[in-house]
Amino acid sequence: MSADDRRYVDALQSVRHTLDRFRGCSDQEKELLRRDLSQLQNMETKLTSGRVEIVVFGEISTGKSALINALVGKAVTQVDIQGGWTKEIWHVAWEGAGYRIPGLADSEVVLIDTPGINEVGGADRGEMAQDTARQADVILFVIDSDMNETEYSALMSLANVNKPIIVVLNKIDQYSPRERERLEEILNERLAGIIPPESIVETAAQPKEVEYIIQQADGTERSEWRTPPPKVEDLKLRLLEVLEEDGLGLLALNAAMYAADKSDRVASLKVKIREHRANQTIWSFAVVKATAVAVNPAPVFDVLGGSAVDIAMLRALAHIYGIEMTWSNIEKLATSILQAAGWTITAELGTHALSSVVKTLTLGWGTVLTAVPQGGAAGYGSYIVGKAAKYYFEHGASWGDEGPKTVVKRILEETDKKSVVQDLKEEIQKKLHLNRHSGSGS
Ligand SMILES: Nc1nc2c(ncn2[C@@H]2O[C@H](COP(=O)(O)OP(=O)(O)OP(=O)(O)O)[C@@H](O)[C@H]2O)c(=O)[nH]1
Ligand SMILES: [Mg+2]
Repeated sequence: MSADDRRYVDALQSVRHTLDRFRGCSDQEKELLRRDLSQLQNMETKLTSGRVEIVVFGEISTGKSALINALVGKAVTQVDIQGGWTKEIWHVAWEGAGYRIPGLADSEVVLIDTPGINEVGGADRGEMAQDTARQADVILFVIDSDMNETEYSALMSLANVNKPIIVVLNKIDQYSPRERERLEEILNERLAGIIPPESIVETAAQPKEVEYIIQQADGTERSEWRTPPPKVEDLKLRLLEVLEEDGLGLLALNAAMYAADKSDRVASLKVKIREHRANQTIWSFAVVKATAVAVNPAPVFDVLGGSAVDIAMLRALAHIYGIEMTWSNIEKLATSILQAAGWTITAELGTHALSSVVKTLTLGWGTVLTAVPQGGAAGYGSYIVGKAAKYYFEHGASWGDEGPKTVVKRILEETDKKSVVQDLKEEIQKKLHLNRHSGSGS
């Protein structure tokens, strides 16, 4: 496979296509997606330059940093007996990797060190590490004994991501030959069907010092502590095998999956933001309607044609969903919803006609307060109209297979009328209260 390979070209295209989707977002969406965008840009650079990323993952103190040092051949990262030593995710170029993606001159292999997966108070870091694993091409999962529950479940979620994982049993110098054999057995059994046996390798990234007894020429003995060299050859070989098999293919598949995931995120965020804005809009118009009906003694609403407030609400909703509609079409939509709702909400909207008569009979705040329930009911009518219109816009200005009647009926069934009306009444009272104060102040 070379750089003009179909899979590579397709992957690059899907990354760029997703980047375009980001560019088409509103400012609010861009703000919320800032991190995703920079990650995706990073992925583009990674793909064009041919940067192969190997992420080192595992519990604290299993020797992840030591392993990177051993692979690179010098102390590039800090190792410490204290758990939780590595706090940041960071990259180091592995010059002696002996692999380069064919056809990409700048191609390099980098190793990525991460904090331990069970770092105390490291929930955020844990998530960052997961993100890093999603971007990486190969995962080294480092353990230093049989796996515990945390390790096993972390490994399982990584195994879902569909990229090569090499399980590294480190600190092998700590075990006797018999213990090693036993550990190999246990791990092979545990990981059967998840990690192929050739991808379970043993290392001693930073073996402990051992005491050598040296026989001197004069027959006396002397002891000396020496640190044996790291033992990571098996891991190097396995890594090269994995990369040489299809390095560019890995890179391409990984980038394409990553872009698809980001693209889904853009789509679902857009839906969420719209949903939120639409619900807010419906609620604030319902409150306006409720308050207007409660305080206005004159019958100003043309019920069957949809009130001015309802029309304005539908227009605002259409705008949120990016749908162009003329006034007359909006009016028609309002009418069709009201007709679909039949008597049920027409009655809610109509209650003000009766109450306005009551209200004009006497004057003063007491009268207005009796109109609060009517206001609540009228607001509820608008609320239902708004919800139905939202459905219509969500489905690309269409009622789908269902027709407005079924949709409105379902919305009525699903809405907790009592609590909506109660909330509206509270809103009305709050507003009246404010008005009273401003009235006495002037
Ligand atoms: N005996 C033995 N000890 C090792 C080996 N590799 C690492 N260690 C020791 O294990 C301890 C932790 O090593 P690190 O490389 O800092 O471990 P880490 O996984 O990076 O730890 P955190 O960054 O804290 O998550 C250190 O004291 C190392 O000397 C090994 O192969 N054998
Ligand atoms: Mg470390």
